[in-house]
Amino acid sequence: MTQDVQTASAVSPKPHVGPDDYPKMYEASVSDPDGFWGEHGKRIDWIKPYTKVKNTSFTPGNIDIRWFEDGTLNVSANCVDRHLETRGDQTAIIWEPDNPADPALHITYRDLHASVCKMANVLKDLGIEKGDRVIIYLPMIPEAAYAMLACARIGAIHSIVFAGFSPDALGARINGCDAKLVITADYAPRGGRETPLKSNTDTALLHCKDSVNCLVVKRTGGQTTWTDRDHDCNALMAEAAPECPVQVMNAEDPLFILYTSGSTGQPKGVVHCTGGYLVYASMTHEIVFDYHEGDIFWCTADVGWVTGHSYIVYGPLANGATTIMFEGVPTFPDAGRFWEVCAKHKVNQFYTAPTAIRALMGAGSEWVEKHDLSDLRILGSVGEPINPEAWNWYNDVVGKGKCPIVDTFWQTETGGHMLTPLPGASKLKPGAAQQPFFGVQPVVLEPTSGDIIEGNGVEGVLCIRDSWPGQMRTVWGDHERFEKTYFSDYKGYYFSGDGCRRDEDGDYWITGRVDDVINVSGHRMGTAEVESALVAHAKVAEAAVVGYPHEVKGQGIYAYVTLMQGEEPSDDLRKELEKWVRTEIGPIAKPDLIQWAPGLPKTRSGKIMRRILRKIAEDDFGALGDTSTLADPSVVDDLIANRMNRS
Ligand code: 6R9
Repeated sequence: MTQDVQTASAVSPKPHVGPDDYPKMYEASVSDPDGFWGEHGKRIDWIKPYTKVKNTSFTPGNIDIRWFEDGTLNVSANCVDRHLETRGDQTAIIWEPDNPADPALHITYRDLHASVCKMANVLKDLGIEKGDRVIIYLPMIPEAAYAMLACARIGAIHSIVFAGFSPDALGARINGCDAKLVITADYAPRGGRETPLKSNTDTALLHCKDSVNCLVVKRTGGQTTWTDRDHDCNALMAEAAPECPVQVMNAEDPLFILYTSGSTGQPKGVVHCTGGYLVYASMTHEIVFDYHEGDIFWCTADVGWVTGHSYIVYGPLANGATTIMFEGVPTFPDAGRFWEVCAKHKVNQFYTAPTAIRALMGAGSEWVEKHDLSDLRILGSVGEPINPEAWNWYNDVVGKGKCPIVDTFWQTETGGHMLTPLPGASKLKPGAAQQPFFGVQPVVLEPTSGDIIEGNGVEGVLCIRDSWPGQMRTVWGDHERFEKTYFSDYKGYYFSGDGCRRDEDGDYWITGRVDDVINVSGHRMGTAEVESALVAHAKVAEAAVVGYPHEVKGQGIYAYVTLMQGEEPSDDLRKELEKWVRTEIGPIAKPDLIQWAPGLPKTRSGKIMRRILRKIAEDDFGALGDTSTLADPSVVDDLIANRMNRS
């Protein structure tokens, strides 16, 4: 499985980094970060240039990360205004609607400028000022990008909530960052169905301060109820001036907050700042995707996830690219949709998740072969480890063996790519994220002792030795939690939460999360979050949630549920619990399998033995290891006898 499949340099027309350049540039980036980033920081426009580059500390008790700290800039000016002179009439965003029968929109940089300014003026009229928080709960429509860039323009901090999240999850995020405004739409069409975003927002706002305003974009024109706090975005934008000055922002002023699941029940507000984030997003976008002037770039993610932030909006627009925003799903109206869109818009770089690749592989190669994919040059993968079977299908059937595949490992917390092959510089290995991007110093640690494991052919937990510009700066409102989550298990390092292997050649392979986070279709879900949703149901006494291998989703959600005394298990109750979790968190959190558990395996001190539950869920209970510390070993026999996943 570690054979070299292709040499990327053979196919890349003019890579930014050649095979001989990588080691030299990498060495320079880690031996002299000030010199390296001082130079590369200039790739974006600064209002006041920085004189300081790196000022970072991973020292326990003093976790402090600053890049370019005395520079000032504006992200919206970088993503929009600075392109007006050179490429005002070039398409900035191609919007591809859910229904292929509806026309795509081509929005030029000049149009984008006018719309962003109008939206910014609307926000200002609603009293939004520098530093205020704005929640964006929108479908994948151009207004989502306008809203992000409008916030950036006036210095407001946006926090996008994925449109698949429930009213409860939305409400928690509005309150979590004390937002002044929610931007939403009437409905979100997706895969031929419609999510009632406005009515979800109304429900969420029942539990928020009365002063929170709501700005509503018309997407379908479907019926909604209207209250005093609601404002009609389309009408206000039509009246607004198409010019709005940019706010001068310090490099370390927050740009956005994005909530992500962790190993505790409460999602964390990951904070990214203005300068370092933009430098890192734009540089990784250009180099990793071998982006060149005139290319059409498509990242299929949703802007509700970090991938959409960095590689639909901020990275590509900072680089003056044409970026595609796709409202739909891979399988609607049929399994050829991705390839139809690639052919229609002559896509050069295509970036998606292994779960989509596996689903489309399952639908059959004929869906791909119907479409002309001759413009594709680079394929990307993100979100979870890609299994070699899916990698090979992606390579052979989609890329026709000529497109390098960049398997990019990174996280909400890292802002941009951390480990990835580079087109033109790397020999690819199916399933390996391979090598660090510039400035990233991966280390493999022994999980229990925390000792560094040197050499090749080793496995352990993945940590990063020093800071890089795209790194998150804090957890919103809780710097202590930032330190505790990422810097306390392994002191002096950033802990990724992932396991990894460094092979004989020194290439990195991500082996998956080592904490209580599962990766469902490339989305992170904390098991504790699903557990607390389940136990909030009146009939549930206790619940334990683990991941298990799932053919399409990568990992599925397996829930062990103990009912309250007197409650009887039934199929109806199982459905009720599935629906319950959907409404508590969102459809992505719905358990795939629910097993009724009369008891859970616990240690004498009352700790649930998750190791055992994972093994049973994996249908691999032959080697359960030591169960002698269990308070009641007989519960294990019952769980095995009634296991739900039998392969
Ligand atoms: C960008 C993104 C982060 C977690 C991460 C890891 C997994 C992401 C991966 C990958 C193996 C890759 N992950 N990319 N695992 N190979 N190429 O996905 O951010 O939603 O925060 O998830 O996803 O487990 O820790 P996020």
